Amino acid sequence: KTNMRGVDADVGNITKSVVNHVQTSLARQAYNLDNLGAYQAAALSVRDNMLVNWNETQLHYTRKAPKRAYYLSLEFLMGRTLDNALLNLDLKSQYKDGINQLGFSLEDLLEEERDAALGNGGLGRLAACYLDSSASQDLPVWGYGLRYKYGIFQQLISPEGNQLEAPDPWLDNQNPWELPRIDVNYEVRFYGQSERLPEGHGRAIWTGGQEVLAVAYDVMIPGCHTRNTNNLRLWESKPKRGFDLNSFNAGNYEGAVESSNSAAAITSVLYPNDHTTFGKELRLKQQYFWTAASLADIIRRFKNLGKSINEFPDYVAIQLNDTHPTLAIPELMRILLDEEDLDWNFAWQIVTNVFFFTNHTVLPEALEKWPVPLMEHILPRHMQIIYDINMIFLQAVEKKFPGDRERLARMSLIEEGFPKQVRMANLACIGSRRINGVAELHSQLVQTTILKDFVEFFGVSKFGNVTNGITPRRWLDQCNPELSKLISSTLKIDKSVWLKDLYKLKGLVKFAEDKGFRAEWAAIKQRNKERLAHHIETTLGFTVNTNAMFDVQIKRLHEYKRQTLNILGVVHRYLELKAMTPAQRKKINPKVVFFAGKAAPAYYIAKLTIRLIVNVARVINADPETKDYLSLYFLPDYSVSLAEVLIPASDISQHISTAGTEASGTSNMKFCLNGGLLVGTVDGANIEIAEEVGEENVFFFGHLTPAVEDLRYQHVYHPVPVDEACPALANVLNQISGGLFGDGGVYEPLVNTIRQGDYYLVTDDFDSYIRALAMVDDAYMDRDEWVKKSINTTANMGKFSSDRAIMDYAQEYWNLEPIPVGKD
Ligand code: 26W
Repeated sequence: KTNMRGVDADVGNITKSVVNHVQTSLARQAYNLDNLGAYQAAALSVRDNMLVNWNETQLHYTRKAPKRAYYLSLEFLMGRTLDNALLNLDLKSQYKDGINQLGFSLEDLLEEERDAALGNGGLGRLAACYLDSSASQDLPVWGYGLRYKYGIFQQLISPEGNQLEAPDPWLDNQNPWELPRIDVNYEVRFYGQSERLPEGHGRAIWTGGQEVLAVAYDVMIPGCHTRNTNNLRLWESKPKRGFDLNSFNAGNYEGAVESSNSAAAITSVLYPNDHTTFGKELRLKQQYFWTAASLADIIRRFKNLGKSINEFPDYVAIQLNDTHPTLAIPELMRILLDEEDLDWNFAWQIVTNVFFFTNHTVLPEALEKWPVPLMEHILPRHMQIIYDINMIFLQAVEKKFPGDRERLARMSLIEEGFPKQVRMANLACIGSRRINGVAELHSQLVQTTILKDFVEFFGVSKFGNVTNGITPRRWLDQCNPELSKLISSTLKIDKSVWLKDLYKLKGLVKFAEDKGFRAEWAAIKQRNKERLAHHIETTLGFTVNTNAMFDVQIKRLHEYKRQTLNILGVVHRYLELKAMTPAQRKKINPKVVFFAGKAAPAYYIAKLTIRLIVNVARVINADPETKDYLSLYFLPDYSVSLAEVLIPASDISQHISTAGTEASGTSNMKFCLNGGLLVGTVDGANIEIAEEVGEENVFFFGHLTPAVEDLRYQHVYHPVPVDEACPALANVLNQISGGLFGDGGVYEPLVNTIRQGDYYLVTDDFDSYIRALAMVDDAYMDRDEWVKKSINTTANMGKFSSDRAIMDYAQEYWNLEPIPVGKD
């Protein structure tokens, strides 16, 4: 029995293969096996199935020799694999039965898997969704990243409410999903000397320094309802064999071991910062190590085609996920000049036709800059090339805008100062064929703020927008199986069809008027809330009130995302409840507020925000007068798997960044796809969600982007005390300072960010935020209308499938065709 994915779907054969893995791969006995062992054996058996398709896909791509695209991302936030693989292979029910016959439950086994958490947040999860969509649409796309030994830290919360960080040794239990490729390895050089050759053409010879080995690990990416199975190649750093034989010979054993440690250190840990740069040497080494190994691999694959190097852009597109892989630009120049012996203009022509650059944020502190002395030390040849690119580029700018010194200073790849710094966004911009932002508003902001000069120089057609998307496989079918089933049976369309053509959801609109359908829809939401409550009960021991509205904000902790606004709103609500009589309270819409998210370990204000949330929760959850109407939970250690439980359970979710700061947001899409409504600012993809689902179905508040600059100016130059500007907020802040949630002094630095300067405009948006939440309450009271909104929201989310986004990249950027396996 071979199913449409070309895999064996016979339950008997499935149990056989699982037992076989227990006995051989795990060297254990089936009669005394724990859940972890059973998970591992099941995973290995699923892996065997995927491998067949993976091999066939790679062979097919090699034979057809199409243009390929490579997605270079320093982060891939994959989460768990088993459930997703079973669904994509259409084997879930067979494995459920087979696992049952062996005396285990598939649901339990799924819980044994550790998340692959090789990312911080939105950018890393986007990369994972894009891999799923590429495979599902038969596009020849590979991902390239790093195989960090430690993913994003595990977050613990101390009794006082402080975030503590523990390492995440995710590979400790073995990883059945990766295939080590010790035969695929490249040497990567650091430090040393670069000498320009006298005969010129910009060539040089780079020697000496340290050489490190990059070893490939492949992760299979199965498409949905297709045999195409793509590849994610992750690099591990290792000392070069026999690397420091001299030290051993000299009896310096420890010195030799130390140098081997430093090679391994490169891929040891994912940097846990998002939106701030620190200029750390090891991070720059990670970036070069990864881009150099990936390019070497891409070029080797291209050369196997036997084509001449000037055809490189016809066969290769490389997408730069933010500026992190920008060194690929000078690295390709180095290879073309120093190794391929091309002349400068020819090489630059190739480079600028291969790369594409996506920007993910306009926050100034997130724009990568590397100190020139550091770059010169680690990558002397690349620094020369960057200077050469800069000189030629600035000559062209001078020609177009004669005498405009300030423009030259702004556009230069080198920022003056002590030390001078290399501006990676400028380099990525001039070295790429096209540049895009990740939502309409964001792409406009990119073009009118950080890259304005470049739009004036290159013309606007080099700049575009690709609004982000999410994979409906993981973010609906997998995380919300009951809703998925209801959709299929209502539309009378097999899920394999609508999951790959999400606009089909539009067919649900007419069922919003169907009472029976609404009841089923609401019952599923209720069961998802109970599933979340059960999860919290078993992991944290809290009993959650599932009769209340569930209000969720889950994302990295950051001032611009304004978790502060949310928690201050909670305190405001608490104070109002306290002031009411019991009879008045009875009329209030009961609400449970959930937060989850990690703060960068060095981000003091973000950590203090967590501390405040935890202590507000401690107080209000223990208040017998109010606790039936308002409770609050901070769920530790937010992850992809936790999101899969939280999102389907949400009635309302918060996306409340200061206008113009959140490039897109992608969890907003996940909530709405699962029938949760959205309260948010007019920012990022919220705007496009409202366009699709109708403004009557979202709760907008707050100032708009064009007002932000002036409001900030007012805070600095004409400050108005909070007591005058927003008395309701002032009252909340005073209660916190006054010690209602424990020692008020602790929170002064946080409260003062609002009292002084208020860069993220909490004061300006507070009243309008509270009004929006009141409208949410009113709307929720009319449950029938609410469920209609919920249905209409899901029904109109088709645009936000990452399939649409990836097709946009394939057509408007990479010029890529689908290459389906087994269809010719
Ligand atoms: C160098 C430090 C650093 C690390 C990561 C700076 C910036 C980043 C990322 C670009 C931050 C990030 O994840 N940005 C988010 O990207 C998502 C996917 O496009 C968007 O949906 C989010 O709005 C954006 O904040």
